[in-house]
Amino acid sequence: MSTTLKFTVLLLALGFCQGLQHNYDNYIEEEEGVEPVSQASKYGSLWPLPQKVQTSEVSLKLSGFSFKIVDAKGSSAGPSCSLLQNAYRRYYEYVFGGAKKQKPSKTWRTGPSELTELQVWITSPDSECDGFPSVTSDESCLETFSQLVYEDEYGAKSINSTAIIDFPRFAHRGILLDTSRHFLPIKVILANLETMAMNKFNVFHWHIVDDPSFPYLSRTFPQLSQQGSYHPYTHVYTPADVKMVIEFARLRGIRVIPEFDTPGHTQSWGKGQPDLLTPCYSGAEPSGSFGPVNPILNTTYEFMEQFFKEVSSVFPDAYVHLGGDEVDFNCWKSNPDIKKFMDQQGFGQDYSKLESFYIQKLLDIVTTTKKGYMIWQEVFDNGVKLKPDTVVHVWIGGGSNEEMGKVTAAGYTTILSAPWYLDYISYGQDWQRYYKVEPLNFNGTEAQKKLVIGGEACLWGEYVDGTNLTPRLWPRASAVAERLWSAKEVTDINDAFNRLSVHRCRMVERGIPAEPLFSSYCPREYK
Ligand code: CP6
Repeated sequence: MSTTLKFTVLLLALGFCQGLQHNYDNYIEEEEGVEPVSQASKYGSLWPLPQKVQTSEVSLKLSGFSFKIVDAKGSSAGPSCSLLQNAYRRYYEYVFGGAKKQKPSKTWRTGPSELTELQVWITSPDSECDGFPSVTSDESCLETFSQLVYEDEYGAKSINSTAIIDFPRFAHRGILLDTSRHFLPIKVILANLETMAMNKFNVFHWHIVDDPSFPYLSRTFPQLSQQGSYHPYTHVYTPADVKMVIEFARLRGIRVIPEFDTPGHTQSWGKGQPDLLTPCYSGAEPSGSFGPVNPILNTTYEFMEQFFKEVSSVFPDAYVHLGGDEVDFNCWKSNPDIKKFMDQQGFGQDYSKLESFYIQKLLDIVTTTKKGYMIWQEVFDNGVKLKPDTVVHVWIGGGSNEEMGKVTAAGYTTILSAPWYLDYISYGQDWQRYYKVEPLNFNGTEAQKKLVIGGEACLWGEYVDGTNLTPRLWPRASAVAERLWSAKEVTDINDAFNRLSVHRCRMVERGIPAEPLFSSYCPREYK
């Protein structure tokens, strides 16, 4: 047997992922000022591009028979950390796929240097194993390792000796999925969480209910989904379903932030919760239709208190998204009781004051559950008093965005979605448009720019269900993933095309039906 080289990856704490090698002396020193461009080379292909990559020509072979991913000596995580053991198994499968555990042939044994071990050294406290990810969590670099593995001309798995320093540019990198316009089977949600991990997304924004349906099965108010879902048994997310989604996400370093959007977008809530919505009037009589949540009844706030108490215990993340977008004032305007209330409060004709009145009370309720909250930008625009740690979600206005300047000037943290509405489709390579967005491209101080913690790609559900969601989202969302992860200077569109093409085939190979960028083929097509 020829010399066996060991390759060690050290995972350092505090979110930095750093690869170091032992037993290899031609270590390439970091060069300053090197363009962060890696040709989608013959050697693997990285997406999103790490902060620093130094590839060498030294290639090592991996065999599924001998290769192991193990805890490094001195790692704070041991065999009892099921999160890691799970990840090791997953990434072993991704690296070796079907061709695993074949006994090495004779020629193999006399062949080139072999990489037999990936040692994973965790320096953060062991308790993180059982905890939930948060906005300050570490990032995994097993994905990066798996992306470096390629097949040589004989089909043997190889990896080139590479030094990598990696950490995300933005802490909040999310995908919004909408399970109200169409019910999404759990299987589809899990497949997309898996794909999110491949793209280093770390927030699943679950827009779980909206006007058309209420699929969330509430233990406290089961009639909400009983009456408000498309079907009370087949088109609901039970507590067990929700738990499964949260755990599947946790194992992949993904936070689950649920959105319960009020006071607008709540038609489905009204079916199972009488008196929650405002009765609209036609002249002096109720018309039989309903508007936003009724902000003038005490029962409304009693309901919200109980409901969000449940939500805060079901979803472990420190944040919930409270919506607050697109409130239609017409129904409020038609209702005589609301008119009277407006007069009493001195709101005049300004219905945004009534909206703010409602939201203010809701925010106070949610604050008692010890959760932070995210809200759509209208809530900020209307001048509602927000907790300092509120995340304002900017969705109006497209590419370069004045709103980001306003929100951050007021001292709030913010995330950007305006340029990343992936439900809009068109002919051609629209991923390039998403890719060219620069989230900090607004007028503001350095301190303001620090308040931009990331962004989300939104896939609203009007025209999307389990049949077409995955190929519509991927690899288009991958463009957003790189913009939010990689260095600001990573903007070479040709390099991006080359790497993304390979990355898309990798997703296909891993069983994800990601759509093609352009005329092309994959070494292993979707089966
Ligand atoms: N649903 C909810 C939606 C949208 C919003 N909220 C939306 C509005 C306009 C566009 C796309 C999506 N479908 N609840 C706005 C955040 Cl262009």
